[in-house]
Amino acid sequence: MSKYHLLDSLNKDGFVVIPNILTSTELDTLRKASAETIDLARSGKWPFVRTLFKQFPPWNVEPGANPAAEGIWGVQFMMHPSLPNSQIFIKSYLSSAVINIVKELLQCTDDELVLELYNLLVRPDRDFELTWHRDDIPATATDEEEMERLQQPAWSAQWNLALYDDQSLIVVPGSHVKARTEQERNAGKYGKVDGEIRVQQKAGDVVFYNNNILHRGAYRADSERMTLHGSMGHAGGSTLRARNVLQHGIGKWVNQIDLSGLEGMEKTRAEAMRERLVKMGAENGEVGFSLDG
Ligand SMILES: O=C(O)CCC(=O)C(=O)O
Repeated sequence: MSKYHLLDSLNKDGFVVIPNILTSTELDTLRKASAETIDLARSGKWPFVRTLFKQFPPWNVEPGANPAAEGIWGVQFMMHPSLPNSQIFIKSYLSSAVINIVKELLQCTDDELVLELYNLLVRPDRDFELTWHRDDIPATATDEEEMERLQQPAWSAQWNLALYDDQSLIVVPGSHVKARTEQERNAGKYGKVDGEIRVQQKAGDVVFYNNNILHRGAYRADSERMTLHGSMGHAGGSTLRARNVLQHGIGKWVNQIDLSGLEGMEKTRAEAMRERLVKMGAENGEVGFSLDG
């Protein structure tokens, strides 16, 4: 698919699947690194997990308790300096294979990219479904409020990079530009909606999607899932988003992400992306997070 068709598809449908962006060596390396990371998380030795049966943060993690005791469906912060395999995930997040697609979809250059989040969505310990939602617009929004938000330009790209075949993500194509229909409003948490489809990914495929497309997830405990879930910003976006990324995610350790494994322009670009996040987050008022320590 040519690059221009990628953006056309994203604009038209709200998502676009790009097949097979990993070499078989990269796939093997990422699977091994992910399996080790998941073992660490399930054994309660990694505090940043998405816990069952909770859809949104804050996740149910009691200080001092085993964070994975009730089961997990995701592991957070793949670029965290304390995560044993972070080097492998940093290379994946900042690879030209991913970044070239992001630049095409955001219509921007290296100099406008902003580092954001990289997490891992995993097979849940028990079957679990997410309810219909848009990531940045609450279900309580009126039609007018939805349209007002949906008409704003996308200042970030979000993707799922599947390391095993994955059909957990359910979307309503085209819903990223329309207020919910009566049926969609009345569908309840998991009700069937006209036009909904399961996004079909083979191992190594990546799907980029507008995070305000109407979507949900349906996960089975008997089906392997290791899907890297990333987002990357555009410096033209609001400082609010940068602050959110920092406050709720990575503000405490963003400056310690170890970029030494990258080389040449990938390294220079990555350092600038990180600086842009910190600078944007700090602009316009109270930051409310610690950048050291
Ligand atoms: O599991 C997925 O692919 C989607 C996750 C999702 O919708 C979310 O984290 O809000």
